[in-house]
Amino acid sequence: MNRPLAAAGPAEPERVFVGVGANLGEARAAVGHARVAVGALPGTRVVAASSCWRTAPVDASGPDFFNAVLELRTTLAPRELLEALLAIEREHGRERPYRNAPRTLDLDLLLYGGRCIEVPGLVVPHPRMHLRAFVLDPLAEIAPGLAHPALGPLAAWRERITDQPIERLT
Ligand code: PH2
Ligand code: MG
Ligand code: MG
Repeated sequence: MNRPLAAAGPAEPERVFVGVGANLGEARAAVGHARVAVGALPGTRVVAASSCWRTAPVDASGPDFFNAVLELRTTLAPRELLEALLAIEREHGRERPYRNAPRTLDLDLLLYGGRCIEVPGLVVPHPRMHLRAFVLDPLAEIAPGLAHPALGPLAAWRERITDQPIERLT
């Protein structure tokens, strides 16, 4: 049977990266809870987690964020994984009153293997990941030397960012 590519779950677990962010409520704790919740998804293991980073809001207002990146192995298809991440956000009380509003938890599908996916509601790689230090620094911690499937080595993109305050927490 032919299925659309974005719907197809992999036979072997895929290497996937998920961005975690929060800047409302118990934001730092939410980043830790997200790791546990993502690791409990069916067919999914968290194989690496970055440090927690404190970051200034980018294209957003409100308090500083806590950000991290998780590396997974999963047999969930991209769409299934996206739906599962949105469900975890909702369990954490996520509301979306306006674009980039402060949030209790944001889980972004950054990279799914080497795939480029563009279907309604799902764009992978995340379209702004290469422009954001709050993604690139935690990602470099757990996957140094990683390349974006379309845009090349992410370290080169990081060098161009000079105006996004970010601090690694211990
Ligand atoms: N997420 C955004 C917009 N701006 N800024 C920081 N520092 N961290 C985020 O996670 C973040 C942001 C949209 O999701
Ligand atoms: Mg986001
Ligand atoms: Mg999001």
